[in-house]
Amino acid sequence: MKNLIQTAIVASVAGILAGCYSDSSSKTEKNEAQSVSDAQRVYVAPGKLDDYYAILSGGQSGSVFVYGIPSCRFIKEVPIFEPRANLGYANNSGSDTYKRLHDTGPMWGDTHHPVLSQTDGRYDGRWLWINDKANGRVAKIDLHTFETAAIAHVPNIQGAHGIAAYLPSCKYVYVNGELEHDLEGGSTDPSRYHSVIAFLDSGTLETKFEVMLTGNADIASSGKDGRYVFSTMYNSENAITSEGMIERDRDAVAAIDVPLAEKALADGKFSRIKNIPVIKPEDVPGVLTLIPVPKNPHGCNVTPDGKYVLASGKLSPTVSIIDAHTLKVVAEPEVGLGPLHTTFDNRGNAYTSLFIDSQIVKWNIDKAVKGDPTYIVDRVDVHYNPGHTKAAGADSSDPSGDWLLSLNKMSKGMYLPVGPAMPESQELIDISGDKMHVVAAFPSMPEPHDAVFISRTVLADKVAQTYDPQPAAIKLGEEKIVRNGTKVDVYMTCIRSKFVPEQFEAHPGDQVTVHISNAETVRNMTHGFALADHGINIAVDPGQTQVVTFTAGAQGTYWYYCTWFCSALHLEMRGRMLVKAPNETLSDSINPPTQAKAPGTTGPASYE
Ligand code: RUQ
Ligand code: CUA
Ligand code: CA
Repeated sequence: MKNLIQTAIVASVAGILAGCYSDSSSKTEKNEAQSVSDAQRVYVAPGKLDDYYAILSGGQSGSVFVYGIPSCRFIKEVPIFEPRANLGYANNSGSDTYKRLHDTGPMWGDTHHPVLSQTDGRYDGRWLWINDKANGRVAKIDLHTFETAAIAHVPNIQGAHGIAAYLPSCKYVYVNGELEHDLEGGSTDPSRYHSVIAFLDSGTLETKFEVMLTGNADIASSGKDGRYVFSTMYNSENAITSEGMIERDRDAVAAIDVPLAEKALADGKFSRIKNIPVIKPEDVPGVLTLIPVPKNPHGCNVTPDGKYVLASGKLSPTVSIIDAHTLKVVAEPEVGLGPLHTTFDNRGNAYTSLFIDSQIVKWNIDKAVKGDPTYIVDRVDVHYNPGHTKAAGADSSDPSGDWLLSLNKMSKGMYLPVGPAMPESQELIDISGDKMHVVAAFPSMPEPHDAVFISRTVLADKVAQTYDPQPAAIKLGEEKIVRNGTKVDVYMTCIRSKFVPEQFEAHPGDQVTVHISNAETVRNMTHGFALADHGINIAVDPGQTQVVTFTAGAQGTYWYYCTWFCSALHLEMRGRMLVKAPNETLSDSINPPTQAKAPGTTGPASYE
């Protein structure tokens, strides 16, 4: 009885509440309906593919992350400036990837700005270039394999920050020196400080020439017609303290006339610093134009049609619109507080991240240029403090106008608390309509800094099934062991589910080099080669050959085994390195007369 009364009271209270708040319940229903439709927009069923590959710079992770858009699913991390044991990348001091990283600088780097190659103003799915801000390096990723294909150190640069491809040809990638120093003499006298913008051959990554600046160069974007490339400069003061760097009300956008720089090179109008031709603007009038803009500008973005370059004010609530041909500022619309980066759709709109306002603001470029006060189209809140923002295709001449990513610096209460430090956060925004709409958020490791995204259809036929066999590939049946004093080279193959040879021999302290080719001919059949107690693990993808050198340990048996779960016989895919006493003679036979089983035993019990 008591229960019944209680139930009746609860029911009537609920009824009163429902009556009182009928407005809010319809609002709740509306919100729920919206959530359902948002969820549908980003839902990609298991086994179905996303429309876009989003490539996010890993920042301090030293890598890039590949996410599927719109599902926001994490697909892959491509290590670049960092060792990565599970991918066999640069984690063994005797591997080729380790040597390449080690020979160009430290084993860690800071990736900021991923740049896709283009042909005729469209992403062509061939290359991705990215900078290492910390150590003056640039890397090239081959999108055929999603692997780092080259890394180069750029001389004379510190804080290699902004990077862009020179358009439309992509003949060069150029990278900006953000941190001033004395390039010539290593003096610590600030009056000798300069920085450079370095132009690299986009294929070989060789530094072809540099242009010297007083002050710094920060973010980069290329004009579309082969004439000017642009960089923001926030320290035109050439100051050495943060107060000094915000003294002036205006800093600059630097425009470099590339054909004129090439002519100066041909005419010998340069000095050599660390063997790189460096053009000093005072020797080549017109090679560098400084366009004054307010204040400590940050993002630098050329519009898809190549007409304008936009520089965000950062410390000014404005974006400066500069004619990319006459280099004149044509408008300076106010957009909100802390504007950083701008991206584009295919309908003439710009989308600017507002760090302080925690918003993305959508505004119409033509209206702003014409002084039409209705240029602001929409604003949307993001969570929280966006740095970069990027829409699909926005760095090409052919943006898609459907999706935009906001790369947020803070996630605050967005995810389960995991300690005082929280993950980085991205939000996916539907920009296909007049109003922007945040449809999904996803966390990631620190720190996606910038992103580019490319349609699946562009990469569909380009991503390799297997590696093209390298000249050094070992063919099945041609495995061998070659000994030369204390050096032994093992030429090994692997295929489901066996290494050949399944054993090789060494003396303690011998220098062993294993060359291992994966003979699989289908995608996804990666094998690994891990060697017990030697700190060795490499991943060998289908068709690939990897090389690793190490010192054989103390006398004994050391098994090597496959680290990628490749078949039902994955665990059985293993072999032995036999380290024998120094006075014992070693066998170099590929098929030594070994028994399949140890003699005189059938293991703990016989079931035969
Ligand atoms: S900078 S948050 Cu390295 Cu890309 Cu602007
Ligand atoms: Cu090969 Cu597991
Ligand atoms: Ca300044």
